[in-house]
Amino acid sequence: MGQRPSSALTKMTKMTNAGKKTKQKTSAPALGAERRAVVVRKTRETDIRVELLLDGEGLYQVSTGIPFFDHMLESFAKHGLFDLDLSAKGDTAVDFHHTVEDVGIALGTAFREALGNAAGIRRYGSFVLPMAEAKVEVAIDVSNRPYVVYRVELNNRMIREFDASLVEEFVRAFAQHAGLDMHINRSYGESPHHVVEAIFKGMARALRIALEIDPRQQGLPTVKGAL
Ligand SMILES: [Mn+2]
Repeated sequence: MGQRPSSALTKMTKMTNAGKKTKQKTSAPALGAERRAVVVRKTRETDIRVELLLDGEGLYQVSTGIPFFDHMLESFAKHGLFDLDLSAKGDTAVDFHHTVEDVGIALGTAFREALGNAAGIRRYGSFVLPMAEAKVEVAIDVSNRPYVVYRVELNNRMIREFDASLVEEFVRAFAQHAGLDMHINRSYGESPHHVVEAIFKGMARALRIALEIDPRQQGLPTVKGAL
């Protein structure tokens, strides 16, 4: 059982258009406004709802129908200090692929929307995360120019019925829709559970750094005028 998100997060649900299909758009909340988003994404293959508060406490309620994936998303919320309420109903009886990839799309879209015009963020974040015998490096630029370098080779990929190669599908979908340049490198480690968990925790920690408001940063952290 995960921790329940705050009541503020729950209240927000009632004020939004839950049930309507959300298009890929970015809103630009006023400076000082709460950085949050609700994304509902429904296709023939999956039905997903994501509620995200960037400056949260790491509270989560996650249900995807894939226990190991839930475990990863819960760790992601906890270590990023994001409040995350995520439910996904997908054709998991066919395969986990659609659900994992579509959760990446919906979660990435929620990050992009919550971020608004990205004013005041640190923009860059990186983390080297050890997990038992494994070590993973994650480096992120919140550039709005999506790019992924994913160097994770595993001899054993199965974590019960979860194929660790699906994590790359998640990462690519997430980075594409969140507008991230994200580099993930497995330095070493063989346990697929440890490596994948290090990836999710490393992404969370790096994102937390990159997305935090830097009090000395006035406006956008770029000389171009836009991110
Ligand atoms: Mn674990």
